[in-house]
Amino acid sequence: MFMRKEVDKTRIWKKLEKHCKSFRKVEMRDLFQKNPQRAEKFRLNLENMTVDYSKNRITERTMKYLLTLAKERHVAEKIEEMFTGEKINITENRAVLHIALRNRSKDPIYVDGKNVMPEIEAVLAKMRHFSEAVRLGTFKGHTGKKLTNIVNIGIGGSDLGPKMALEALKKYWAKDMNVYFISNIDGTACAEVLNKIDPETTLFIVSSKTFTTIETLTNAKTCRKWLVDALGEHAVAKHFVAVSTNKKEVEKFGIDPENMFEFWDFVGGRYSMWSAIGLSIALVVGMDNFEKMLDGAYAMDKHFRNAPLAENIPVILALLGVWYNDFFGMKTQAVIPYDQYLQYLPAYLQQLDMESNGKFVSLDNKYIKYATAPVLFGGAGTDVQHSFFQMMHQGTSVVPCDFIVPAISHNEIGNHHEILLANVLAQGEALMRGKTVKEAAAELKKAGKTPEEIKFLKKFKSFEGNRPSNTIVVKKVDPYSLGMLVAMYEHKVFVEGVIWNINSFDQMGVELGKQMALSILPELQNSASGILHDSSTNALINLIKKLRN
Ligand code: G6Q
Repeated sequence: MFMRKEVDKTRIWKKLEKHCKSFRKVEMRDLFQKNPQRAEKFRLNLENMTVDYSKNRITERTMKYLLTLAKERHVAEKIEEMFTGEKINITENRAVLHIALRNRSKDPIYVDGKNVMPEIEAVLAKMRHFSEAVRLGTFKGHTGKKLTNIVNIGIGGSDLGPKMALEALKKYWAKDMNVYFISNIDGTACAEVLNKIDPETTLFIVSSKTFTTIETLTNAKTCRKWLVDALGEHAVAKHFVAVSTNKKEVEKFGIDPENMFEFWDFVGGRYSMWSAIGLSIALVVGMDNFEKMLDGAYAMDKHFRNAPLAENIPVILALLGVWYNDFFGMKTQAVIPYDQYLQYLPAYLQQLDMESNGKFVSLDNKYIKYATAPVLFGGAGTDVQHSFFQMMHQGTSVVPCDFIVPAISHNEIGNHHEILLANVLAQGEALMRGKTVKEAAAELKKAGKTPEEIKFLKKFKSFEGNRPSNTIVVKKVDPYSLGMLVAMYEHKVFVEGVIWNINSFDQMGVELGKQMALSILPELQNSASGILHDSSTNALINLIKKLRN
């Protein structure tokens, strides 16, 4: 295996460490004051998307160093490797080709000498054919009724993408359609959906890359039984389809391969909403809109592959991520969309970022000493301003933050959207500027407080500021801009993984969870698993068994 110097041992890393120290006394508000061109300097555009990254603890020199780091870690070459189907997922010996799913040029992409594009195009055509037939009512349920309730059964990567995208695109839903998601093994997830729907008008999509995931298979079996009890075994063919890479298991489950939509092992679960895993999206918002989402992602892909590193949106966002995480020791990242329809985006990005880059072994098979994935969290603004934003402003940890801002709302009611916009812009400014004790005292004085009150309150009312944020503006959240946004984050995560020298495309930690539950299940069902547990786990198993009797 070709070994390189570990990234934290390189000269440029050391230089960045030293450079970071020089920021101890640097205030962003001063940087803005000194350079009236700062906003312009640190801003990137792609079509209708603008990324303002000027509210960061950076100078031109910082960006120069960070770009040198990117160059030295061969980011451009690694991007090319991904786009050309190299097997960059080395622990699973797989290519990583979610970009092929939205390769709208249809130019060939080869894996093991085989062009993958014809298969991808064939599945897209099958999705179009099927989704149009369901939407038009030509593909009907067993009793001849139109299928208007779509239920996606899947978990993790087979759930979060479609769920997030369908919420984001609610304005594009067919009027007569509804969509539900069953992911959790908790019977409540199943029960709550089944209570709402009518078997005659329901289409279940069993989405599972492996078709072995216990949650999905258990939920699918329950739903299948519910349907068969209501409409009989013959109804299954008209009410169940599968999305998977595993034809054998799909057949074993009792779904006709004719009703299976295929995808491939070069598509990671958390990168799969562009594949047939997005079937629920195509059904509910239509295939044209689904393809617009692919178009938006493709625009970002082209930019990512072709733009110079210094003008490359995902690359710049990744470098800033590394800058804070590894040099300032800021180990969290917030994503705050100011759009109700994007409320599930933080949860989606949490998986994307933390599952991809939550790794502690490098590609060179060494334990890593530097920080990798941050803890990512978030929620829709303005709601979150009334909860964890207290900590964002005055907590002892600094949380770098991405604000996502659509200039136009789908619901321009009264002045709601202007108030929303004013809020997000004010938050970014306040986090950056802060409020000195002196400024707080002056405000208190103006508000008529006594000198004693001012003396007591001024520190509590001050904000240290200098807290970084990116502001990502899109014109409107539509299928195209959603595609751009998600692809932007996918590539950001990839570049961070390249810098950290990790495999962003495996998920041993998630697989561990899948095995562990299976080892305890027999014990809860009163048969021995043959596995020795610690005393805490044994006691908990016994307690729960007692409570259930
Ligand atoms: C995604 C993850 C994980 C996966 C689920 C579901 O990258 O590996 O979230 O998507 O565990 O797996 P299946 O699709 O195989 O059921």
